Amino acid sequence: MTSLRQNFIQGRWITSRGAPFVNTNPADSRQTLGHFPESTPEDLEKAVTAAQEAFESWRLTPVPRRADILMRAGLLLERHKERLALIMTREMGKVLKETRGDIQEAIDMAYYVAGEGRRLDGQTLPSELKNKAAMTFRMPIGVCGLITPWNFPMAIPSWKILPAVICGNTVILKPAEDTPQSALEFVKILHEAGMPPGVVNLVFGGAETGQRMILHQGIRLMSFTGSCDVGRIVAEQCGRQLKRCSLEMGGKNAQIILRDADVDLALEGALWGAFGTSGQRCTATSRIYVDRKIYASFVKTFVAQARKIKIGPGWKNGIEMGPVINQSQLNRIHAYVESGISEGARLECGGSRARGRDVDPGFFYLPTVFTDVRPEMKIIREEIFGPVTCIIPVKGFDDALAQVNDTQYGLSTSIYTRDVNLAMRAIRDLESGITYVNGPTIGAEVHLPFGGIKNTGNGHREAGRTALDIFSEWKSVYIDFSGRLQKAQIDV
Ligand code: UN1
Repeated sequence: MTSLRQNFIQGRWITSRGAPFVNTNPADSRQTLGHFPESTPEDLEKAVTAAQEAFESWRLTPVPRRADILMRAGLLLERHKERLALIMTREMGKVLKETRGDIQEAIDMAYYVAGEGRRLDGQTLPSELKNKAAMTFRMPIGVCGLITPWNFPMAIPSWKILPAVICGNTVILKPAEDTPQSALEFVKILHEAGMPPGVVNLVFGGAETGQRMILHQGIRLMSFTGSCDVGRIVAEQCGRQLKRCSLEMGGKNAQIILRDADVDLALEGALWGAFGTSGQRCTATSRIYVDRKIYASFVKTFVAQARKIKIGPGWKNGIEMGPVINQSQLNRIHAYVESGISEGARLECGGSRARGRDVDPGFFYLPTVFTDVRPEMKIIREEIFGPVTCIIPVKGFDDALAQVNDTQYGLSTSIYTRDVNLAMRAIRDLESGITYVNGPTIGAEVHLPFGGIKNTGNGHREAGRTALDIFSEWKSVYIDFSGRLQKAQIDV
């Protein structure tokens, strides 16, 4: 058990006077995994000072040397993958296969971003004047505040920390209160790999600590992944201070299955998209639009398969779906299910807490499927973040397109079809940052931009080369070697 009254600041464990909070195993809520401090304003002050001091030398450290550290961190993550996966499964609940995937995503990110060590390129451009050169450089921004969720406890911190530090920034990470241990392990590995003190600082805590980070003048940029409700507050407060801010928020992701699709493949994808990570991905498939010609048989098979999903502690062999993260999420999911029932949707399966010897002490919820869902119902409009999905019949491609786009969110969409013309139209017309053809809505790879349109984000993209745009600002440089005053835009 980790009983920490400390934050990790300036490469050292610094004792906090903040009250401790409990880290619980969601598969067995009787099991306390550790205690972590609810950081105080003084703790944050120390972290900001450390990050500001470290920035002065880190920004001057050659980029290939920064990258060497990330490369070593990737190697260490690989070496410790199994141990870390077990820690994460106990802390967050998802099955071992998935926590291994989470760590793999951080490994991929480490190697991918390390590649920028010998690239991180700007542009060289012609000048409109003689004997004058023009070029651009990426400049770091300063101290970055990173607030990460619990559903990808290592992958999402890696999406933020690694691009931030390769660009020469220093960071303060505040991980979700449900997954402090995974964040701690990640930060420890970065230091084992040679991260200089103060470049990556870790403060534990909840909303109050997050709020203080947003308002702290020494933090120049906030990067946040979480709900739209919180993201809106982050954006408002950053906006008032003209602070840089990147947001990755909710989704109401949809999969379309046309009548010409490989239905078995589409079914397998929909099950994985809806119930993988117990539906707790911002990319989770919470709406499935099926051509009415194949709808009835699809629903029947999908529900039969959903009922068969093996639920239990994620570290046990053969388990396919773990618990949800905590009691309040369980209550929230169930409230959505009740709203669906009271608004007249048809509950095909699930709809309650799972019961049984293995699952009673944990926050397990049954895979839940709704049909007869009308477009105004809450279950089809709002993000549930749990193992709940809706299946809706459509008249064909155009009907599906209109219904999929009828949402405030725009993260991930998917279409199953063999018709290349319709696939291309879907790519063009589906309103989302990510579209999959013949694959589920989950499973983004780190070297492509990740993020969404509409209320899912505020125009930034994590991962891919686009992550560098979040964490750097362009400097345009003009070098005049004519030896005389040359005036741009002035006729001679
Ligand atoms: C998230 O749910 O916040 O594309 C991230 C996926 C994962 C990342 C999900 N690679 O489903």
